Amino acid sequence: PRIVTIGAAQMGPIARSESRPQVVERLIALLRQGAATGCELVVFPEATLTAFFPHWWIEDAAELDAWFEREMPSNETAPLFNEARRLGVGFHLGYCELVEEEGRQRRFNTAILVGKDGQVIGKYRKIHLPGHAEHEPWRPFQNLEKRYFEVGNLGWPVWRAFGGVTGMMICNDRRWPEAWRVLGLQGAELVLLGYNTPRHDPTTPQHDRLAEFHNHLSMQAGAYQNGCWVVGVAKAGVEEGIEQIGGSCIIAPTGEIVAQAITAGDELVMARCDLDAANPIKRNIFNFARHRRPEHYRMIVER
Ligand code: CDT
Repeated sequence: PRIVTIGAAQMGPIARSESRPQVVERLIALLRQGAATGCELVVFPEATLTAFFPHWWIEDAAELDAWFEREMPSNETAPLFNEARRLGVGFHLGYCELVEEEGRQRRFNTAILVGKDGQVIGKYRKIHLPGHAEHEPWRPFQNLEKRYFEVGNLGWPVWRAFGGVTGMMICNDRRWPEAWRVLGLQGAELVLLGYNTPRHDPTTPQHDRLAEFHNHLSMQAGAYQNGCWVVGVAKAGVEEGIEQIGGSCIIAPTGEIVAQAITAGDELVMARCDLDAANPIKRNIFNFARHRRPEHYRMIVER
């Protein structure tokens, strides 16, 4: 077996007024819990460091930029990196990234993987941005990811890390089989992802009762159909009046949930994940080399 012990560090709501240092303190508390229970890797949610501001229409440019990180680590996030290094625990962190690239300011919904030495191993920028780009006042809250972020420009890389082949996606990506398959085709054995998922979808309120089901359905299918472990981590609970689902979990390559959060707050759940448990699936039912028929899949990339 190739065992890696992983913690899914669910976060409860973050108030609009909560500062980065206050949030980092909560992250460090979860990281320490993880270290104390033998975790080598702790996974934090999407946009971990602040309230999920795409829920609000923000016109002022400076006000918008204040929700983004210009460097990682920064003075405010360095204590998390330092503690990870001291404890010898790696982590996955989602944050909103503001960079100067191609001679202009660009904003991405980003996640990084950090090794036990506190060094960044890899970065992913969210590709499937949900929501809308204009103010839609009929909604009880906005979902302005299409306005505040650009589509990620790094593809879906994988890294040899934590004893296996590791990839990342972010929130809405998990609902798209293409995202899973691109990672699966590269042999991903471990997929890390964070999410901010409101219970209420103003476009399809009849599905509100299915929010948790669709969350787990997407991740369990991705795990099974690609033979990989999945660590899915929520920012949960009622944040500035908006209820977000929890259900953070660790899923085996069989699609079975092996650990699941039961609260809507800061909560660490962990599992001993045998990366070799992916082998029977990768070698048999989903042996891509033997069984895939890409000549019949062209439509997927052509429209
Ligand atoms: N953060 C994020 O991507 N949330 C979306 C909300 C979808 S609204 C229909 C999600 O897919 O969970």
